[in-house]
Amino acid sequence: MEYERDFLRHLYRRMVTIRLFEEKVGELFLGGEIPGFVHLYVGEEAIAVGVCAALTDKDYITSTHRGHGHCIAKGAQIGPMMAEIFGKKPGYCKGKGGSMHIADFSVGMLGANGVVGGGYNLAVGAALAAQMRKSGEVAVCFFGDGASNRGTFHEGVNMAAAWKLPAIFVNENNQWASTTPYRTTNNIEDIADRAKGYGIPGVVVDGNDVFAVIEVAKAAVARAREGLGPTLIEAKTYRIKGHFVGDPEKYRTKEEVQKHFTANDPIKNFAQKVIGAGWLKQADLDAIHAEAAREIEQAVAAARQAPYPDDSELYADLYVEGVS
Ligand SMILES: Cc1ncc(C[n+]2csc(CCOP(=O)(O)OP(=O)(O)O)c2C)c(N)n1
Repeated sequence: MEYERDFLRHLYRRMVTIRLFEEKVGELFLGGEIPGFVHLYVGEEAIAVGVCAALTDKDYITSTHRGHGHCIAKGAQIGPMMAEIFGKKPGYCKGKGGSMHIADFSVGMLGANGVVGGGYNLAVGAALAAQMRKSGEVAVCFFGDGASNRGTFHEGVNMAAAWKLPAIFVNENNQWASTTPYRTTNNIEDIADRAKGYGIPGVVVDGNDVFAVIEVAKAAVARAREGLGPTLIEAKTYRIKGHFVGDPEKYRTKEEVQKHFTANDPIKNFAQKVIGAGWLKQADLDAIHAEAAREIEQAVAAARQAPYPDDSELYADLYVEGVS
């Protein structure tokens, strides 16, 4: 067998935890328990989990507005994540950041980001720091197809390429930027082709196949650690849920979404492969699923009971000009 059983269990656990976490967050949001906005990562689990499986705890990632999956894949804890999404005090940002600002520096998760295209230069900064310290870490920037058209893409990728920084740019091409389909805003089929313009490798991978993602991520990590510079990975996938929870999705049909999900559900694909190959049994997967569901229920129960931050903490931990 190519992969250890424990490693396969780990992959499944992380992917299923993301799926169940997102489904639960969607349900709670519609039930009015969660403030703000939430963007779900359902159907894209294999990208975050596959890439993070090629990293260590010391490596860095930067994330997006659709960041819960990246957090879980990098090893952040469900309890403080859920509390943060509820806006409660035990949350990662003491309840003051919400869904789009979750970070856990202890596992190298440098933060979700409400600014589309805001992650490139954070990752490049982390990669530059690693290069200067000669400490061997790599920094991964996850970004969407919409974000690939921000000017910050050029700034970040060009600098990382020119300085041979240990950065990896992982495009999650889910075909949609809010209501806008990819084909209407791009004159090329593959975002990965842009790598040529920076003199770095550009790779297209099936973002619904965790094994394929792991392999391209491992190659990019090895190249970055050897001092050879960045790689641009384009993981093709599809956004299964609306742009945000509550999106009426008038710009596409339910049939189109269902067609993609039926053919490309990364978790179903994984289960078929590992069971078909005799690597894991259905009972193994069921047990992992049940454990993940229990952990999420506990996180929800704890978040419901937790206090909101006190009014006196409004300005604590924030930089506000004129307020000390
Ligand atoms: C600088 C900036 N411009 C616009 C927005 C509004 N906005 C939020 S998400 C989004 C679409 C992002 O699409 P994509 O990068 O493909 O990521 P996806 O939502 O598909 O994961 C936009 C335009 C924003 N948050 N920040």
